[in-house]
This record gives sequence, C-alpha cells and structure tokens, in this order.
Amino acid sequence: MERTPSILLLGLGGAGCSMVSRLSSGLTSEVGALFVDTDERSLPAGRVTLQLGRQQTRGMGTGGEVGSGLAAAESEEAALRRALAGAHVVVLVTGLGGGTGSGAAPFIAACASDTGATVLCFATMPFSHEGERRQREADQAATVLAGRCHGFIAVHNDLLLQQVPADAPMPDAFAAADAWVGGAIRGIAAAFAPGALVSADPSALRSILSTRGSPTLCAFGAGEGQGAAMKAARAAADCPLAHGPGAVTKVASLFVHVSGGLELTSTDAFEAVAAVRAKFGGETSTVLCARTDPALAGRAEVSVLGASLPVPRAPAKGRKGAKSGKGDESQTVFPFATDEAVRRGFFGGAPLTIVDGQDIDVPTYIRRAVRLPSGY
Ligand SMILES: Nc1nc2c(ncn2[C@@H]2O[C@H](COP(=O)(O)OP(=O)(O)OP(=O)(O)O)[C@@H](O)[C@H]2O)c(=O)[nH]1
Ligand SMILES: [Mg+2]
Repeated sequence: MERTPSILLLGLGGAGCSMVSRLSSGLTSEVGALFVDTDERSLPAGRVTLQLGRQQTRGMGTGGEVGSGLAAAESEEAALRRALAGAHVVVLVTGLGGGTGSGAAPFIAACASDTGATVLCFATMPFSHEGERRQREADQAATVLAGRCHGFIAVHNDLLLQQVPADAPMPDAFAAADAWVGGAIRGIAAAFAPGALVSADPSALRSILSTRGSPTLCAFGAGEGQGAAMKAARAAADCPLAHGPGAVTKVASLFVHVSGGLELTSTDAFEAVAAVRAKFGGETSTVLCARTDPALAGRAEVSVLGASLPVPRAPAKGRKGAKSGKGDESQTVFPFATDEAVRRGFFGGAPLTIVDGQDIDVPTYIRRAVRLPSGY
C-alpha cells in the first residue's frame, strides 16, 4: 500500500498551483503535493490533481466569482476529504482575490482541520493595482481563513515584488518573489523528514500554533560562505514575509529550522537560533530543528514560524469606571457599519490586522455593535 505522506502541500487556484509547482521539485519524498483548481489548465500533467466544479465552470476558472469557488469546492467535498485524509500537516498555498482561491480556501481549510491535521496557510494578497474589489474580497476571505487555520500567513504581493528588479519579466518576478514562501515551506517540511540532526514532530508545530486566528510570524533567510548560518538568520530577520502590513514581529513561541552543508556545526546552529530569538522573541518556548544536507555545501537556510498567546479579552460589561446606562435606544445601530470600507474607516484600504480572530482596525464599539449613549 502506498504510504500517505505526513505533510501535504496543497496548491489551490492559479496562483497556488504555480507556487507549489515551482517549489515542489526541492522537497523531500515525505511531502506530497496536490494541485486543486477549477481551471484545468493549472493542473500539471503527471501530478496528483483535483479539478473542482466540473459541472459549474466546465473546466474554466470562476472569473473571479468567490461564490462559484465555494460551490465548486463543496461539489467535490468527498474527493477533497479523501485527498486530505492521513496528512499530519496540510500546507495550503493560494492567492486571494480570485474566485477559486478566495471561495474554496476557507472550505478546504475547514475540511483539513476536521481530519485532525495541523493546517498552515500561505495566502497571497493582491497587488494594489488589482483594484478595490479584489482587495476587499481577499480581505474578507483572509479573515475567515485565518480563523480556520492553525497558522495563517498573508503574503503581500506588493511587498514581495519590491524585492525584484523593476525590469524583471513578470514570470521571473513571481518566481523570485515566491522564493521566500518556497524557502519557508521547504524548511518547515524538512524539519519533519528523517535524518535530521535535531528533528521535530508535527505535534510540536501544533503546540506553537495553538491559537487559531492569532497572527502567525513567518520568515526565511539564506546565507553562504563564512558564517553562513548567522547570515541566514540575519536575512530571516529582514525577510519581507515578516514585515508586511499587520505582521507580528515579537511572538511568545517559535519554531526554527536551521539547515546547512555538512560543515554546519551545532555552535553555528545555536548562534543562528539565538539571533532569531533576539529578533522575534520565543521566550515561552522555542522548538529548534537542524539538519545537514550535502546539497547545501557552503550555504545555510533558516526558516521561522511563530505565534503569540491569545490577547486576553476585556470584559464587555461592568468595567470599573465605565459609564453606566443602556445607551440611547433611539439611536440608529450603525447601519453604515455593514459597508466594509466605511466600517474599517481609516484602515479601509489596508490589509487586516487580525488578533484572536478579530479585525482590530475596526473600532471595538463597532465590532461589538454597542450603542453609544447620545452625546458621544
Ligand atoms: N505571488 C504570486 N501571486 C500570484 C500568482 N499568480 C496570481 N497571483 C495573485 O493571486 C491572485 C488570485 O489569482 P488566481 O490564483 O489566478 O485566481 P484563482 O484563485 O485561480 O481564481 P479564478 O481564476 O478567479 O477562479 C491574483 O489576484 C494575484 O494577486 C503567482 O504566481 N505568484
Ligand atoms: Mg484561476
């Protein structure tokens, strides 16, 4: 019987399938790759694929329709569940803003989570020139998705493209930009593969990512030559994945994977981890994994995941010093707050800042639908 890989890399939609195709060549055999899309042109020949919504989209994409993306995923629920069964860690890679990724990703994340897998999602956020509608739909999908995954990393395309020369052709620019995501995923996957000097169990990753909906820190860096591991740690500290809008930079718990050529010493690895902790925290717990790989001769890579403890919720009522009274019953209950752009006010066009599953750029009184007494 074929052995089920314990890590499943799932590329969803056009962006997700391209990103997984680009990075899956450098992965160990323990990592399975599954390509899922409505558009059959994205599904690579000779790989494990699942086409969604044959009836609805007849082999085409959804044309940006989020509802079609969800319906297409729902129509293949049984096949999706079969494909996800047995994976300990599911890494869902998608681009938000289109119909398939934005519609299907939250559904697939929930299915994966139901199977008991630890679900980590990398989701690209649209370029600012893709327009307000795509941005809004990506934001909405990201909010739901973040609450359904154990770890959620928003990858801001604007920020990634700043890392490549302006005159780079589009495919090269995407490939270079996606190298950050690919590096991070490769590092995380390698931490569980046999033959590590210091290995980790998927349950260690789960313990770091115990609070769904809280922002996840992710970073990757590579270095070479003298002090390669320390150079990689410094590069990870500057990684654009860790500095996007709404990114967390200090976390309670860290998962750090250091890999390098056969020359990598334990001192190199520990110094690199110390540098990562100095930058990102990890005071509550730090899981260290390390591996040597002859293919990395003279080079080193550092991958980091982290999360914070839940932010304690303030009691909604009866707070000392709070004004008493039920508020003005005659006051309209913020009908404007249903409009996303206005609800988020000043932060309307900005990416979400999700803490404990809540968009904290939205004022608390709007999130909790509190009526203010008149005169405020
Ligand atoms: N980083 C990166 N982003 C991409 C890439 N391709 C597309 N994107 C982004 O991903 C978003 C979603 O695009 P697609 O993945 O093509 O959309 P889809 O999920 O297939 O949805 P439909 O085609 O509308 O059914 C786009 O708005 C882009 O911002 C890629 O190769 N790399
Ligand atoms: Mg598509």
